[in-house]
Amino acid sequence: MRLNSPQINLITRACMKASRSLIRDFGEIENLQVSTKGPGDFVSSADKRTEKILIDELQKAHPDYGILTEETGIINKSNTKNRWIIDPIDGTMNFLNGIPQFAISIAYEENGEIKCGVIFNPIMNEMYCAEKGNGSYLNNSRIRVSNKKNINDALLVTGGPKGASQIKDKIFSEYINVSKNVPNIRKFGSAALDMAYVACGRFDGYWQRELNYWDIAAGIIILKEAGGFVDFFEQDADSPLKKNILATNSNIHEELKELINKKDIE
Ligand code: 2AM
Ligand code: CA
Repeated sequence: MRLNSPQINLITRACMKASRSLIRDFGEIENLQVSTKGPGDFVSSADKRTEKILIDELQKAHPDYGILTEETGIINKSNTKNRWIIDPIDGTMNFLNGIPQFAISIAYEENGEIKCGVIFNPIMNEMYCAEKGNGSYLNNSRIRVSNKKNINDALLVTGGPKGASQIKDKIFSEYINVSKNVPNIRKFGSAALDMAYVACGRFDGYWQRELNYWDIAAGIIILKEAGGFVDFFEQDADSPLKKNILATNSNIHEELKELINKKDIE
């Protein structure tokens, strides 16, 4: 790895440590699938266990830093200068079903600006890292977004709507608009990995509504540093942590934005 800020070293160490128990827990899922109780409770405790290891590791170095996490919420709220943003298992539904498409996602912010981020899929042993100004890496190799220019040839990824979504019809009609023009769209179930896959050129673009900031904070810097473009749409001023994201290789950005915004569905 060519990135070596103290924060990125700390995050990658914390990820490696947490991944040991996460891999063990993932191995247990198969047995639990067939038990009458099912893996539901086990997964939420795996989530909490992973989060605790990550928080302990990061706090050992910086007890005063702010933390925003999916399970615990906000720690050290008054520190707005230095903050970790943690999603211990992004792709929980995949994890729950024994599908190895999930990741730990951690970003580091200074004065509200994301300085570095790591997304780690421990089963595939794929670690995506980026530092502001120093590029993005997958394990030890520099990554870049795809060079595709024609959206009709693109491979896109999206997600949602969530079960509780109040705007399912809107999300479906956006999907119809896009899919009438772009034949290949996937739904992989981990926002963090969807962003990482655009960053390394596997996908050409990604969009999704109703995400939480911790789903995508690390993905934002990994994609930007890989030459991609990230944009948010219809931001609700009352819910700054809720995001509708559009993230692409930058070449197809405007075309994808137009398709999503198109109102007239025949
Ligand atoms: P999670 O796995 O940490 O819940 C799936 O489309 C993506 O949306 C995942 O990154 C998932 O994160 C995120 N997401 C957030 N809240 C969700 C919810 N209530 N239901 C499904 N996915 C959710
Ligand atoms: Ca998540």
